[in-house]
Amino acid sequence: MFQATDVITKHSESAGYHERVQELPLPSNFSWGTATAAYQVEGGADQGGKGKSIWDTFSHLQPSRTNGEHADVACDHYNRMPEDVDLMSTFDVDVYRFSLSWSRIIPFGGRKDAISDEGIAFYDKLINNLLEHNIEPVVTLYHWDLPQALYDRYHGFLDTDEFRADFIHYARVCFSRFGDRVRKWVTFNEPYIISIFAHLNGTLAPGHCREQGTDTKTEPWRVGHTIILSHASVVQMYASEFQPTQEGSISIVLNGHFYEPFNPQNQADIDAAERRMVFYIGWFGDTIFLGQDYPIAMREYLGTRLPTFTSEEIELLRQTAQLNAFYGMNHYSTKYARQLTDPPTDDDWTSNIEEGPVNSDGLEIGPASAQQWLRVAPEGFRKLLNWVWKRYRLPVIITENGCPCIGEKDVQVAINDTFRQRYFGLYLDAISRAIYQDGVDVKGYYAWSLMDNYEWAAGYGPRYGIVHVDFETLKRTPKGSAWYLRDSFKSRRQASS
Ligand code: GBH
Repeated sequence: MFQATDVITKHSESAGYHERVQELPLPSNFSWGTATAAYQVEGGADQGGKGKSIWDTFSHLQPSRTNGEHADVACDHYNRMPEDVDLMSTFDVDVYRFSLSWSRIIPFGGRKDAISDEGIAFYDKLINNLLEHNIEPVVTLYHWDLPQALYDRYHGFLDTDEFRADFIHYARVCFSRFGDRVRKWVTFNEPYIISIFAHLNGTLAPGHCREQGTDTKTEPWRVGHTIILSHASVVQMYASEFQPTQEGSISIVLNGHFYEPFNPQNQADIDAAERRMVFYIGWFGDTIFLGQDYPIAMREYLGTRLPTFTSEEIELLRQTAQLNAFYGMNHYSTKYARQLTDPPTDDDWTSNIEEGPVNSDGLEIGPASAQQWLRVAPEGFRKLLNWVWKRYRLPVIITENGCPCIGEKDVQVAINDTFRQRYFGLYLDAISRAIYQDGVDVKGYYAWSLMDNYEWAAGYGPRYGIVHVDFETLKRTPKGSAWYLRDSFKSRRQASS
């Protein structure tokens, strides 16, 4: 009979999981912190005059899409913010990355709509509180919670001109109200996810997908186009209207896995791994950071599905490329890429590449966390840092990295989160190697996340926090990894000075 113990899962040795954590040094001025996003932590859904966002709608309309759960209360950070700032300061963080809820600030979102003083007051208080604790605020303008009114009016990202004008207005409000105290701005979090997961696979709001009858052949590429142009316009506006006096910096956050070839003996798979990253990251990186048209491989494969830039738009991209001060990287895991030969569906977005956790030798890239797609593979992280550095030559900030452990609903398990501590340890060693052995300029690291929160389509299942949250009592309890990070950064930074 087949015994459970017969299943010996083998992990690729080259992916780095087998290494011991070495606590390798990091530069003495390397900054660390934690990250969150408004909809995932704030709650206060109807407080302070907040307008609805597409996530309020998405999670309430058809709860099966979000594990039956919504974020009306979430961590109740809206009402517990001072306690949360006190807590993070006990971990000796330098930075806190959070996002602004657009519909808290402008309830209906648009350039002719009213601004909410209460919404502004909440973020004023948060920013002031952070500064009093010597914590630098890093502010994301858009982390997926589009004002519902803008979706109702013109389908959000699908109307490039309308969205762009409203986003510029919203950004200007934020810069003028908060920019005297905020020195690092991020326009959009993960444009790839907004385009593909929200407008093709439909797993994220507004849930556009083939089954809903939307045009999955072209919509995701239109959405990406809107984001790229909106980003460039806001960078230009910040540089001319605010930077001279406020002296802050601005950029975008791109996510992406690293891809290894499914069969490293097969040239088609080697090419597929590279091309997968060009389609994932180059889509936004080449246009925004290099100031040029979409990668040739995308243009060739997607043809007229991919929008075109006018010559004025290319000029805007060219002019704003150098104004992006850093590459914001969200990274979690590595996958294998395999070139398929069967004809793809007409809305294929990968250039016919299959991705998965197992290679042609049957080896897994690394052990799975509480989410199957997220596997421990620190060597892929190091390679991605090199890939991005070589292509864009921009200082890198790791704006998100972390993992959920199995069984963490139980606070005792959470406190003893050795799986996460090891993940952090290995990924920080990978950064050290990228800096000192490969010459990559990495400036900071923001752990995802400050606390367990609403994990989008997965609801309150996976827990990414370095602080445990009991979602019934809302009690916060630091996990072992919070203290691990505090101590690890202290010794890594001392080691280099
Ligand atoms: C980030 O997204 C988000 O910025 C953050 O809000 C979120 O809480 C955090 O990560 C943790 O998930 O098709 O195999 O890639 C991460 C990007 C993209 C990760 C979709 C999960 C689905 C599985 N996410 N992906 S896969």
